[in-house]
Amino acid sequence: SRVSVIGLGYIGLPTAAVIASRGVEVLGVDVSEHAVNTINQGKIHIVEPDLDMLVQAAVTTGKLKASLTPEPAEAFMIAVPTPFKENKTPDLSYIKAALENIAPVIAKGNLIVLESTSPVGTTDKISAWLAELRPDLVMPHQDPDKADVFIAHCPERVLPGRVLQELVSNDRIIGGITERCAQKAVALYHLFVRGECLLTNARTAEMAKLTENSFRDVNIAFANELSMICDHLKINVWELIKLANRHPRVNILTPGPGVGGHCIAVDPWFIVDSAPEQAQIIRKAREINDSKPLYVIDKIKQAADQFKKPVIACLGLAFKADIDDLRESPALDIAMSLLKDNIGEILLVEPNIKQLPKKYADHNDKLTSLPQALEQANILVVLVDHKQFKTLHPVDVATKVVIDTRGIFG
Ligand code: SAJ
Repeated sequence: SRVSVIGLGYIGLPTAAVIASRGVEVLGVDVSEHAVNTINQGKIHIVEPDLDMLVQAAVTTGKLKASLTPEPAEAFMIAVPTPFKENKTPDLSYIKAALENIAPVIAKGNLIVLESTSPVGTTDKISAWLAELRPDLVMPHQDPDKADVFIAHCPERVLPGRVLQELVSNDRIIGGITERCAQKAVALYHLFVRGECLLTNARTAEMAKLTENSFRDVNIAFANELSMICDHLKINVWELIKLANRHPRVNILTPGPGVGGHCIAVDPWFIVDSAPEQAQIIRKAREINDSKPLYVIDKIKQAADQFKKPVIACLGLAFKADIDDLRESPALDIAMSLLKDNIGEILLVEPNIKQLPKKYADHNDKLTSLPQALEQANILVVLVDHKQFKTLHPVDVATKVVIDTRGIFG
């Protein structure tokens, strides 16, 4: 049996490697020559704990190969990005391109699973697109009983930083265009998933994934709104949340400088786009979380006004604690905006990376160490709750103005 994974990024590569580690022959397909070459050398082009060892082993045993061109397989798993466009509508062009790419090698009996987080109706679209690309094959939406290929949606749910554990242990939602499609997909996931596989239809599976991330976004927005209310009322929000969370049915999340990453700040917009009248809290939560970085910048500027020569240390640039991922990071956005507005000397501290990516180099390509920042800064802004910062003691920072967006000082 042979599985092909289309898209070798943060989801596709770990998935391909885990399946290959179960002894199944896997062909990974990507449009990036760099990604394909790196993987074929047994190395990785992304950062995720333990993934390097797994990929190396899978490539060495010959079970995992990467290629720019698809080949026939029994099952195709699509794990490509689904970003949104400027106007917050979903961009399905990567999914469509992936489908056009594999369409010529699809054969009778094949299974196609969409893993990418997608707006409701996308799996149906795949069936319709494939019907056009391959009029010789019967699609499940055309005739559920006589379908030549099987199409399902099984949204990825892994947490960056814990991908390899969660790929195996998480329960999975599997939504088929028809029930037979879902059954076929379950057999594929049983190759490597130890969690339960829960069957439904494709639209419900699509909505379930969007719902999970929107749930988190709305709850973070609640925490962020509380932090702004508490500033206004001169109440310590960290103490407040700790106290309120002692109620048996209250569990407030943690305020921060905004919501980053590639999922939680994106997926709720897919719901808003498909039900704009109904999705009111979900839209408002997005707006609150998106506005939080501006609020933090404002606070920093007010603090800087108190100094003749403000020296501002930004602690953390990644999008969340203990990772090196700078993409869609509110912390990085805040730091870059401070640099651009020229409001003083800005020191950037990010213990998880050696240097800033090239595109930020014209601003400031040097990172400052934590001890150096503590020595030089008169304003400290905690933007990420990395473990290195959590060991700081209030006396270490007693002489400085501290803006703690993550509550490490409580
Ligand atoms: N954040 C807060 N306060 C909190 C929790 C998070 O400000 O209390 C911020 C983080 O700092 C970060 C952002 O939210 O900037 C998102 O971080 P996260 O850890 O909540 O989630 P992601 O984006 O790393 O991964 C999420 C996960 N979804 C859920 O937990 C519902 C993961 O399971 C999904 O697979 C992933 O999105 C995805 O790919 O969709």
